[in-house]
Amino acid sequence: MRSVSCLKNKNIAVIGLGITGLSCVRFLLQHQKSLGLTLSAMDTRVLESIDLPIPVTLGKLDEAMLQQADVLVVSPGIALSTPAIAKASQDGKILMGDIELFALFFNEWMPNKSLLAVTGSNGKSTVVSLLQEIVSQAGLKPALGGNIGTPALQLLETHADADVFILELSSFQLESTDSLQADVACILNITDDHMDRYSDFDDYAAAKLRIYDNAKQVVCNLDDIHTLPSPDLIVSGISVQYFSAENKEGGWGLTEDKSAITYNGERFLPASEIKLAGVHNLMNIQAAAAMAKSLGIRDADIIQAVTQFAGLPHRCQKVSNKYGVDWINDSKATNVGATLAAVHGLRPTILGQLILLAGGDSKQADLSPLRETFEQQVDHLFLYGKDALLLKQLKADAKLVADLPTAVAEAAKVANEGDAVLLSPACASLDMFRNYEHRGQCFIDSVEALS
Ligand code: UMA
Ligand code: ADP
Repeated sequence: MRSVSCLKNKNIAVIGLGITGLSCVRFLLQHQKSLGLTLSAMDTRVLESIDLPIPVTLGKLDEAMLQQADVLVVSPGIALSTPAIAKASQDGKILMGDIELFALFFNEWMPNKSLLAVTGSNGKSTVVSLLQEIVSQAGLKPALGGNIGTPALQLLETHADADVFILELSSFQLESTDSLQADVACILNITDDHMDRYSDFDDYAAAKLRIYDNAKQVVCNLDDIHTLPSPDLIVSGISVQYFSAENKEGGWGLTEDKSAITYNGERFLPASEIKLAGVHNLMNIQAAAAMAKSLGIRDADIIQAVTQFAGLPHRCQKVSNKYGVDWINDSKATNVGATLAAVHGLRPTILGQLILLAGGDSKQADLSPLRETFEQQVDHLFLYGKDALLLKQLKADAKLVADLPTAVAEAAKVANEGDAVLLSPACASLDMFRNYEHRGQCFIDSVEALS
């Protein structure tokens, strides 16, 4: 495993100047003198208002800078397989991301603080946000960052006094991380996502599984074989806790009728006291509870925080009851797994028809797992965006529309009191929107605009 000294007197090129790259530059600048660093940065985009006291190239990857560098700090939005970066790696240069930098300094500066790390295709933000609440409820100071938005390195400055660091990690961040030593590492689930960045599902899953390397304890999903640690890790004696949607004697489970969370076969918390809907959210709560318990947090604090937690915006959130119809914004459903969870989780709670709005950029995912659910659980399906035609192949009577506002207007025509209209796109938003928040807001505005 590396230590901070691996950076000493090195020439470091930061690749990408989004919020991650900028956090890396700022952090490295602070240690430039003490570590004797030579720094440069680049981004293939032509970004405005970049004003840094180091050489910067915009609009391309700078071959000369890459050649001079000993270490490349690569942003998550850039594939390590990008030819110039792959070549640098072959030439023996060290490749790392911001989470590796975080780990190097965290391991050295904060050996007595706790580190919780969460990944998964879906549910990460929900789980880390709930963990933040649980840690606070227990009277400890949390620091939350990573893929959820605040770059991890920033936490080392703004939250140096925190007791528990909570990181949401994407596969992009994990693939460039080697030295993370989480006190508890969790993979919530692994389903198809980002297939435009990985050669296949196994490649994507392998990136996620790196979160378990060097972890002290592991929390994984017994119902999802892809999340289980390798036999080698289990033989090494690592402590493993399981959660599941089934009725289990040991570990975290649910009662047969899914009306309560259980722990070691005993009722832990009834679903009726939980504000989040759907079995997938009960599993998210199990995962957060398992991680918190591993830190020694009391059940009473976990239960108090869980019962107060109302979830995050754009995740299966009821935003209106116009015409007696539930309008539900699940814009954060950017992949197939999230949409399946939303439809299956919400369907039992809907009295009338379920009207689904979906579409966007499917990121080359296998959409076929949606077929049966579209056929059996969805009464009307309105599709828009780049991959609307691909989705249409899964349900013959689905209707193609020009955009999301039109989908909302068409849904309003067929919806009756007691029905639900769910925006759960199964796709990324970037073909038509700035991000998923922009898409969710467009849905909310379109519903409000209905006469
Ligand atoms: N880009 C270029 N050229 C460059 C650098 C980046 O075209 O030289 C593009 C990337 O392809 C990408 C965009 O610019 O489309 C942003 O990339 P970035 O690496 O600069 O991203 P940041 O602004 O630093 O934000 C990143 C995460 N983004 C990605 O992984 C793409 C953010 O997660 C994260 O919140 C932030 O770091 C802080 O840790 C976003 C995300 O979409 C929300 N994550 C994916 C997901 O959740 O599915 C993984
Ligand atoms: P992430 O940070 O991994 O994207 P979020 O908590 O933001 O996860 O939720 C993203 C989407 O996934 C939302 O549409 C949400 O309803 C759905 N979701 C949340 N938890 C799960 C889960 N455990 N399994 C499947 N889908 C989930």
